[in-house]
Amino acid sequence: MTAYQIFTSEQAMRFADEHSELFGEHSKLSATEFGDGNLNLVFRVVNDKGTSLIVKQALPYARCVGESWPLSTDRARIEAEVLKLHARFCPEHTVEVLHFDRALSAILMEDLKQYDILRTALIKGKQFAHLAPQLANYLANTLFYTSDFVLTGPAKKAAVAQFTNPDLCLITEDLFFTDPYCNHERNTIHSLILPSARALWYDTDLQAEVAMLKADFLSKPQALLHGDLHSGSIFINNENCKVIDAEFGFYGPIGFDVGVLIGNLLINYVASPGVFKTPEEQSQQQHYLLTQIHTLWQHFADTFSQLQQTATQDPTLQNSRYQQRFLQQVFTDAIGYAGCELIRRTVGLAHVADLERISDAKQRAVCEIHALTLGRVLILERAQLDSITALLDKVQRTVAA
Ligand code: SR1
Ligand code: MG
Repeated sequence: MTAYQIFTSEQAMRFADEHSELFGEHSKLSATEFGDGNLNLVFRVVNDKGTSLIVKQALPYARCVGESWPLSTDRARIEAEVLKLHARFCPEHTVEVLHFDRALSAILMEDLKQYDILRTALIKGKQFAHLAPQLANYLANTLFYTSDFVLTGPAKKAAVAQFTNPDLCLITEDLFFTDPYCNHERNTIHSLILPSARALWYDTDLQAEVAMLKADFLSKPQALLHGDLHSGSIFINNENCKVIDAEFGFYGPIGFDVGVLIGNLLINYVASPGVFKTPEEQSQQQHYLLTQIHTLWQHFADTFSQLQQTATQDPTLQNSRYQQRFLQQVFTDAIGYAGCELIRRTVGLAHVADLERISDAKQRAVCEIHALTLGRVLILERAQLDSITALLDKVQRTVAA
């Protein structure tokens, strides 16, 4: 067993070569570190025929901050195990893990170089009809098959223990639910929206609802979540999408994964006036996003409900009234978490390119204020928004106001 050491390109190359047959003998390999994420090292290893694989290694600290923010490298084990389990239930939309080395905290996986990152594609205005149905499939299958509907009590408890992820959950607990609602030094707030950001620090009605959502995040282990399903964790091309980056995985509320994804589509929605030049392009993009959110929820709810009716193992949970109520609560939770994602990506530590790339500061401020207003409305009114049409109607009316 090799002791942990931070990979050089040379070591990443050797790791890939040792653990895959793909390159064949006598291959001339090269490796480049190209990760621009917040936490890890990511290498692309290529042979002289252009065949490539990805090596991802967890650093013992958060890359975006440095050694002053130590982080357990066990997140690489969690990521590899979540991806493998999700691939069992939805192989078509989960990146393939080829090898995992526990001591080195390194994962060898397929290279999705024929794909674009969804966030980049959205910013370029690329539209794909298969986005929502495919991701709905991924969500419904991975979440249903890791839940109490299928697992026995003892198996579920063992799974909760296997995927206990204290360090990365703490990041979400802080960055998602706490920092945006106080004057925290980790926050980044553009000066033009300071009054709107400051209003969040004194908004006790909002803070009470965020506390409810956080309490559920801490104590509702419904299914094995991806845990960070933003549009940078999804790759897409003309035929398919694939989910990557499951290091935040843990047992939590199903609405969290669904809501973070919806939240990211809504971030692109509020950013559209700053991203696209003409009003036609803007409204086309916004129409596309609303249609995708509609299909995402509808397809997710239909698939999950079908699975509840046909594949639930626990006799008590086969009750159809319970199953419908369960799904309605997932919807309510998802709206709340979507609202939190809108807010934390606007004023918290981890901003996103949809808003950051808007070069005109005044235009960016208008979009950012829309993100905060919409986030607040979704959190506060989530219980009244009882259908997907009600939600989309609320989005349009809030952002147009
Ligand atoms: C310090 S990590 C900041 C953010 O990046 C990750 O992708 C998560 O979204 C996290 O909140
Ligand atoms: Mg990530």
